[in-house]
Amino acid sequence: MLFSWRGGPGVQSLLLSLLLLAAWKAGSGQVHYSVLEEAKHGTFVGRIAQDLGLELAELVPRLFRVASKGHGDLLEVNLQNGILFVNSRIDREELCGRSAECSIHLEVIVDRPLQVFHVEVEVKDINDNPPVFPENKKRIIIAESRPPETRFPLDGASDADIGVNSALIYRIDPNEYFALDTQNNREEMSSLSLVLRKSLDREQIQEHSLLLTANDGGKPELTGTVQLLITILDVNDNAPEFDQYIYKVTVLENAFNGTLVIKLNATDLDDGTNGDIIYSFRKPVSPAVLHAFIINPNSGEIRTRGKLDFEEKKLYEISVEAIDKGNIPMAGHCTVLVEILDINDNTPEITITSLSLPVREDAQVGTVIALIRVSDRDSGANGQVTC
Ligand SMILES: [Ca+2]
Ligand SMILES: [Ca+2]
Ligand SMILES: [Ca+2]
Ligand SMILES: [Ca+2]
Repeated sequence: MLFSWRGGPGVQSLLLSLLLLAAWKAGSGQVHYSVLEEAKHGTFVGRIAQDLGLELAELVPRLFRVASKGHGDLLEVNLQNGILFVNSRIDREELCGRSAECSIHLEVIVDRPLQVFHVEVEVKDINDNPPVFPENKKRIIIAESRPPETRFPLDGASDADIGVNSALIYRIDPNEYFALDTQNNREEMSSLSLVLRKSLDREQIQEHSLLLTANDGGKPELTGTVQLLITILDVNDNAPEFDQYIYKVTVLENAFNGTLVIKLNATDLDDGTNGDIIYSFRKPVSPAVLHAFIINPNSGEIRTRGKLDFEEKKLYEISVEAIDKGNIPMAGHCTVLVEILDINDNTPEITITSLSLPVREDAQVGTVIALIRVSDRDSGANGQVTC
C-alpha cells in the first residue's frame, strides 16, 4: 500500500498548502483605490499599509512587496510612509482599450507570517483623446439631379476614451443645401449621413466645401474635423438657347456662292458634352432653303450656296435647331428670315405688240405705227423704265 498514515513528505506538503490557504484567506480583504490615468509621477493613490492593517515599522522586516500581473511598475509603495503612488505613466486606453472597466490588480505580500493581500486600483478615464476622422478631407460626388431628402452616408469619428469622453456630437457649417442626420441604433453605434435639403444646381454652385466637426462630451471637450468637398456632377438639364427667337437679315441677290448670311450663336449652361452644340436646319427643310443655303454644324454659320434670284424668291424663312450632345439631347430653336435684295440685273425688255408697216408717205402726224411694250423684271428704281 502506498498511502501511509504515519505521515511523510506527502502529508507535509498538504499541511503547508492548508497553511498557505489560511494565510491567503486572512489577507484577502480587498482594498479599492482609484487613480486618474495620466496622473503625474508621485501622485498619491492610497495609504496602503495603513489600509491593510500593517504597521510602518514592520514593512521592511516582513519584506513587504507588491506584485502586479503584467503591469510592471506603474504603481509603487513608499516603504517609509506606506503610501501607494503613481510611479510611471498609466494610459487607460493602452491598458484597457474600449472596455468600460479598467483596473490594476495588485498582490501585496508580507512574510512572517506569510500574508497576501489583494488591492484593486481602478484607472479612471480622462478626456485625453480627441475625436478622430478617418481622413482630413473627404471627397463626395453628387449628381445635380439628386432629389431633396437623398441621404449620403458619412464616416463618423472615433474617440479612444470611454463614456461621455467619447460621446460624440456632430455638426456642419450652416448651409442651405446639406444637413446632418445621426441615427442611433441599438448597438449604440451611430450612423451619420448627409441629407440633401434642397435641389442642387451645378450651373450655380459646382462645389460645396463644408467642415464637419465632432465634439466629445468631456470637460473640457475635444474636437475633430474633416473637410467635406462635395463636387456636383453635371446633368443635361439645360437646352441650348439662341440669343434671339427671330433673326432678320438681308442678302444681295448677286451674292457670291458661300457668302456669310449670319453666324448664329446658341449657349448651353451645361458642362462638357452636355453643353456642346450642333446646329442644323430643322427638319423637314423646304427644298428652296436646302437649295439656297448651307449651315455649318459647329460654327452656326449660314452661307449661301448656288445663286440667289430675287425675281424667283424674295424671302426665305429658315428654321434652325441647336442640339446639345447630352445623353438625352436637348434642343433650342430660332427662325432666320432672309430677305433677298434686288439688284439691277435685268435689262428692260421691249415687245412690239402691233405693227403696221409700211407707212404711207402721206400718213398724218399721230398715226399709230407700232405698239411697243417695255418691261423690266427688276423692282423699284431698278425696274423703272424711261424711253
Ligand atoms: Ca475624448
Ligand atoms: Ca482617456
Ligand atoms: Ca445641355
Ligand atoms: Ca446641368
